[in-house]
Amino acid sequence: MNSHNNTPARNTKVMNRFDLTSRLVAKLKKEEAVIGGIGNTNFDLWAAGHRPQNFYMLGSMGLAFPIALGVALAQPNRRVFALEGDGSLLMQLGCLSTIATLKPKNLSMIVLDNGIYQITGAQPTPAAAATDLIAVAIGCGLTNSSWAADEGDFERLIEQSLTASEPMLIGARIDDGPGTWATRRDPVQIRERFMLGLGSREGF
Ligand SMILES: Cc1ncc(C[n+]2csc(CCOP(=O)(O)OP(=O)(O)O)c2C)c(N)n1
Repeated sequence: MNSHNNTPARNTKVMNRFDLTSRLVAKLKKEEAVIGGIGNTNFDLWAAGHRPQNFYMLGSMGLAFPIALGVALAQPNRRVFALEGDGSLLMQLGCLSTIATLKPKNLSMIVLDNGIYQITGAQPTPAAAATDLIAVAIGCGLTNSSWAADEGDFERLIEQSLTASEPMLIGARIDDGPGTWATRRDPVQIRERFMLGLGSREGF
């Protein structure tokens, strides 16, 4: 379990990935895009109820935020959410500086921080003891970033992000539970379905 003893995250509640993902999905009314990172984040996104505007990354860690950045730039009138694990984000920290520089107004990011690489055997990540990912994001220039204190605060931050005029990162400490249901591992289907859901492909 993640202690975060030396970080501002220490005062935040340890929540649950599926519960938070369900709370996010329940607030989506305008065909917002949601990009799930590999493994548990996309399993719980799938389990929260598939939507045509969901994309489920497979295989490579750290690509949820970069993919979401591309979608946000390509479709500036659509709000885009991205869900990523702490281990995956740590593998791709540079994307935070890129996003802070490009400043897409319509990009909201969520890091689900269990302090472990849960899916590969629960090895501790540097976020467990040393690295505060929200402090990193703020340092990269994503100044509108914060830890969610509890579920109510998480929902408040999601609502705030729906109309935000700058990118923001929401951090949520979560427990060590595995994801709920696995997405069917079919990258072509996932890509084509997402493009249809975003109206960027007319049919196939
Ligand atoms: C580039 C890369 N390195 C290693 C792996 C193996 N791997 C898959 S998931 C994972 C752990 C992911 O940890 P995190 O993002 O914190 O999510 P969690 O499993 O805790 O939900 C690892 C090491 C991979 N898929 N890709």
